[in-house]
Amino acid sequence: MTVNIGIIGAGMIGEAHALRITQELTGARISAVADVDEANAHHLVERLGGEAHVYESGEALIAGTDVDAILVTSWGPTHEDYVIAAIQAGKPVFCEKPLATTAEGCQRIIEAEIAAGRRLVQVGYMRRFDTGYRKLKAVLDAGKLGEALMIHAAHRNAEVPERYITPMAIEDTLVHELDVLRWLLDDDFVSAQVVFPRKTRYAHDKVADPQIVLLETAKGVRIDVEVFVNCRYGYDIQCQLVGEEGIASLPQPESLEYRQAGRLSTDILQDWKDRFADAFSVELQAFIDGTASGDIQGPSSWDGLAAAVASDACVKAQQSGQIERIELPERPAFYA
Ligand code: NAD
Ligand code: ISE
Repeated sequence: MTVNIGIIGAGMIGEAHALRITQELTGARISAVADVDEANAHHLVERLGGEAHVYESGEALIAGTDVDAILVTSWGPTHEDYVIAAIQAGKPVFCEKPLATTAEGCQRIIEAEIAAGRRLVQVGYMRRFDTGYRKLKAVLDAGKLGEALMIHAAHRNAEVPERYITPMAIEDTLVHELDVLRWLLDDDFVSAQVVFPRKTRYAHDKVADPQIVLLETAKGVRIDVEVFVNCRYGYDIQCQLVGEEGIASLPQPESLEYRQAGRLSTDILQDWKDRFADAFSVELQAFIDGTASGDIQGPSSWDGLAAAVASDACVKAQQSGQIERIELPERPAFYA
């Protein structure tokens, strides 16, 4: 069976996902594209070889008879309505992060999915599919480190554009740690605090950079994440897990080791597209396979809500300077 995928949002990541599905993955084709800027949709269709159908709206695409499953890769505030429309049409939907921009929006998606009676949503938290994070989780789950006690993490981008403002350090950037660390530890966050070190001169006016986010989990694990989005030197993701009996660190991306002109060095990647290229492929292949088998796996709407609740508390902590509580509602049995 070939899954016909319709993609809503033909921007940077929409194009990357569409090309990946067309050129690298198996079991699916891009049959339809929609974008509020129709020129973007046409441009993507051309890059894909000209066969996909351009729909005049995301809603029309979701209803399309040539669409079995949907990829939502438009701007964050538009995700909720498209995901709910896909659920109501009974079509599996892969939604890039965030699932919705508010916890209430995620709750509405959860209600729609429960009403549909089966899992239809996979959220694009791709780090769960990264080999390095999977190795860390395997070691921890096998008990090789004893119980987890602390995590020291860093999320560094070389630079960010002018439109990137202080809360985005949480909503756009830290949100990946909010998902992957919760998954890694199999634990929920209970509190957050944000502290601001001296600001780098390379950050523009509207973003406080760097920031340090301090999280506590229900089991008492303490986590510090440095978010530094104008670090200049590259895209750098670090995660060191401290257990009772040892320490394990996220492996660094493979790189040639140079011995040259009196120096020993390796390259540092420059952006997330390269750093998580394999993880993007594995998560999308999982979505295609899940659609074909009727068994969608990976980050769920519940995980999307958990990230949104933690993200809201971190933004509040940015503003209050206080330790803020993170309180999840009771998890529905549907997501057990
Ligand atoms: P982008 O601006 O490059 O592309 C977004 C596209 O959506 C644009 O073509 C825009 O015209 C279109 N669009 C906007 N509103 C629309 C609507 N109502 N209906 C249809 N199309 C609409 O943005 P991007 O960098 O590709 O990001 C898109 C999403 O992907 C965001 O939610 C972002 O957080 C997420 N993202 C995830 C990762 C990751 O690492 N998983 C990385 C980058 C972006
Ligand atoms: C971007 O949207 C991503 O998702 C990247 O993974 C992250 O590193 C970056 O900070 C975000 O802006």
